[in-house]
Parts: sequence; C-alpha cells; structure tokens
Amino acid sequence: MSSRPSAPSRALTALAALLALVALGAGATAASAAPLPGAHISAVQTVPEASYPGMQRLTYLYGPIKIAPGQNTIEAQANAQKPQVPGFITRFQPDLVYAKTNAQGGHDVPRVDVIHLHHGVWAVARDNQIYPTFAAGEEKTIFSTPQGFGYHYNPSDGWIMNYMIHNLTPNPSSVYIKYTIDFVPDSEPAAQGITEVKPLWMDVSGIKWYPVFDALKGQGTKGRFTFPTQARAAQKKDIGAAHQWNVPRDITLVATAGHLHPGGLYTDLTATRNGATKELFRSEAKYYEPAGAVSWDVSLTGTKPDWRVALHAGDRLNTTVTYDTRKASWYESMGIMVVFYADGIVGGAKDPFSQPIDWHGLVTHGHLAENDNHGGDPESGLPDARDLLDGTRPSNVDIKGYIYGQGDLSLTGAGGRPPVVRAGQSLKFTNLDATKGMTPQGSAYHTITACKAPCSATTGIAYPLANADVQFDSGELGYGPTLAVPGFGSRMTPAANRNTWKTPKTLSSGSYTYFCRIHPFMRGAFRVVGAKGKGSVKKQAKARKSATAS
Ligand SMILES: [Cu+2]
Repeated sequence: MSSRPSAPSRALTALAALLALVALGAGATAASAAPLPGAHISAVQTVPEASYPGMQRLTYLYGPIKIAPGQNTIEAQANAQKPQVPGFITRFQPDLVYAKTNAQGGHDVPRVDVIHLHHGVWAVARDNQIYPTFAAGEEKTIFSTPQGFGYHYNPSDGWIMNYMIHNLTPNPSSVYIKYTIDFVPDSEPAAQGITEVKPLWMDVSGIKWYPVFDALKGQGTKGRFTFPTQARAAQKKDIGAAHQWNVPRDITLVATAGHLHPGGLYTDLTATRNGATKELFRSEAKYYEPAGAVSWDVSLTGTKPDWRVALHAGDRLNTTVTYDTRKASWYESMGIMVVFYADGIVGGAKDPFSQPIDWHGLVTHGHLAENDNHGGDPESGLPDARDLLDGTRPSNVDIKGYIYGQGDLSLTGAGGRPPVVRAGQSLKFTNLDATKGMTPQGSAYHTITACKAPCSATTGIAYPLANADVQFDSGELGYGPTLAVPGFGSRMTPAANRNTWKTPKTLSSGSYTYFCRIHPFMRGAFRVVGAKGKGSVKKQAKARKSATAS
C-alpha cells in the first residue's frame, strides 16, 4: 500500500483531531465505563484438563494448505490426520500455524490481523451421516470433557476438514491447521472407566455451510442484540433450525462452550419444560482487547468440571447469542454452542427445574500473543478524505488489485479524491478482483463497509470497524460455489454471488468513508452532494474544522 507524504497542514489537522479526542476523553470514558459482562471472569483460571494413565497427547498438522492472495473461501476435504486406533478424545485444542519451519524447527502462529482460521469444523462421517463434532473459530476455544467422560472415536469414522481461512492481505501464504488431541486408546485400562459423550451442535443460524446473521449497530435493547430472539422480519431468514433441539430421551449434558465473533458478548443455553425456561450455561466472552468487545482478542468460557445437567424427553434446548451493538455493526456473525452429552442420567446430574445450576464457566485459555496488533494509530499516512477536493463524477468505480479505483485513500493526487454522486442517486462499485469467470480461490471478495471518518488509522484487529453513524455494507462482492450436502445446505460461500453494489440513494450530502471487511487495509471514500450543488459539503467540512479547532 503506497502511503501519501504527510503535509504539514495534515499533521496540524491530525494534531487538532487528537486534541479534540483528548478533550472528549472524559465523556467517552464515562459512556464506555459500563464494564463488559465478561469483565469479572478470571483470565488465568482455565478449565482444568482431565488426565488418565496411558493418555496420549497427539498433535496433527493438516496441510500444508496453500493460501491464495486475499482468500476467504469455504473448503471441505477428507482429513486423514486422526488417531490410528479406537479410543476416547477428551480434549481438543485447535490452532493455525505457518507451514514454514522457524529457526527452532517449529511453526510460528500467524498474527490474527494477517491470516486467521475464521472457522474450522472437524465433521465426522459415521453411519452414513455427517455431523459437525469439534470446531474452532479464531478465538481458539479449547474443548475438553470432564474427568470420566470422552468422545469415542473409531478409525472407520471419516473425518472431513471443513475450514475457512481468511487471508487479510494480498500476499499468498502456506499454513497448517494444527490440533492437539488428548487421547485414551481403548486398549488402555483407563478407557474402561470413561463414559461416552456425543456432540450436539446448537447453532443460531445453522446447520449450514455458512451459518451467519448480521448484528447491526444500535439494534436490540440498550446496545445489546440477542439473536434470534430480537431478529427483525428481514433477519428471520437467517435463523437456523439448530438453535433449538427437542430432547428425545433422558440425557445428561456434561460440557459446552460457545463460539461467537468480535462484538459478541455471550452465548446462552437454556432448557424449557412445561412452559418454564432455565438458564443452563452462559459462555461468556472475556475480552483482553483494550478497545472492548471489538476484536478476536477474546476467549470464551467453557463449563466447569462438575457441570452435569439432567434432561428428559420432551424438554427443549435453546441457544441464543448476544452482541454489543453500541459501537459498530457486526456483519456475518455467528452464535454456536457445541454441547457434549451422555445417554441416560449420570451420577451427580442436577435437574435444572428443581436444583440450581452453576451457569458460569472458566475461560478455556488466556490472552494469545497473535492478537497483539490492535491498530488504530492515526499516524498512518492516509489522508482525511473529508479534506480532499472533489473527485470525478463517475457512474461506476472499479475495484481492482485491492484498490478502490477513484477515492481509494492510498492513491495520491486526483485518483485519491472522493468520487462525487448527487443526492438521490447512487454510485456503483464493481469488483474486478472477483468476476464470474474466476475461481473462488482466485477471487478476492471485497466489501464497501461504512466506517466512521476519517477511517484512516493503521490496520489491526480492532481497527477499522463498521462504526459509522450512517451504516451501509455491500456484502462480499464476488462469486462462490454451490455444493449441496444433506444437513449443510448448498451455499458454500460467504460471497454475495454478485460483484456489483450501489450506494444507497437515501444518503444525505457529505463525505462517506469505508473499508473492506475482508482486507481491512483497503480504505476509500465517496461524496454525496446536495441537489443544489456541492456547497453543503464544503460547509460541513468548514463547520467540522472550526469545531475541532475550538
Ligand atoms: Cu477486500
């Protein structure tokens, strides 16, 4: 990305903006002073690991996986990286590493703002059925079953690695999906004492290839939006059948943890019987991120080792997810709880309708070093687009080579000036990095997502955000495959299956800054002028300058 030399006037503007921020500081702190729900959780006390005589700790590397520039596709391949003998899996720890070995002969973990495992699902084919079993998102939640319980594995099980690796840069790469399994072979005497548990995939938008919904800025109640409970009419299509499950027979839940995206606060698991509903577990997001609930610098809580919930036939399980919508919109968000349960009612199990259930858990890990680049430094070298002269009045802006054509903030001179559109009309964007003829892997899906001006600070896990007062989002421009698999639907892509988008006709005059959610170093601006000419924009810029100067 080329950076524009910083003119003295711009340095002054930046300084003025900084002073204005400092002046606003007290008020801003007060507004965000309400602690996040997960703030009280210990960052060091983690879910304890079960241990058995003869237990093995097996580490697998799936790959190497060639990662194309800007890649954000959904893949599913057979996975032979699994144990050779039958036994119990009692812990599952996911990671993503570079394929290249480092000086110590190991593999480095990529920074999350560079390349990350958006999700990985270890699906198991057994008895002519494919079921998602272990899963990880970028928060890298570690699954573990309490002492005495385990997932029983057979070598005849087919494993399918379903993953979405998100390359946030135009640089190709090569990675492995790394996972470490605690495994007790059936041949070990300790295996005799382990009770088998089965996975239950609870998913607010699933089960499907890409189970997502949007949590929009300001949506919900007091800045908290719970899906699917508060879904608006247009969002109801994103509700997945797997957000509920009717319990078919007596079972005991023994472990669960949630998956959510930046902005997520918690996932809830509840049970309903005879019209009464009880909380069973809340997987809470513990944010290490200094900016709050806005990044992947988070870990989620899993159940404590003595959590046992007895359920009966006819009970109904329900999952919801709650996002913080005070600061930004969270597009393509998830809410998943993988629950492990044993058949029958096991010793020590509590009936949630007659006994209190401890529905708080412990984090599955602490802060991870790959989340240390937060971004947000205003001294990025990018301009404040509101101060730039008007650009041309094109009807279409082509996105090519990770550049937004006219109005890209990395362009200097006339090309960097915001394209101008009249109020009541729209400006079209066309993504030439993802045309219909290209393969999904050869495509770079881009978005035009509103970001609070100037949207010019450095890129990191917490910047930029979809935090503009006036929200818009193009969706991921590009095309993806259709692959119908029973239980997973057919839309196997995050792409919108179009590569054009038009700005809303309802925008009032002013300068609008935006970024690409997939490649957040990409920034741009356009300008809407009033029907009476562009005077209104200049007046706004002038008013803003005098406001920041005073
Ligand atoms: Cu992009």
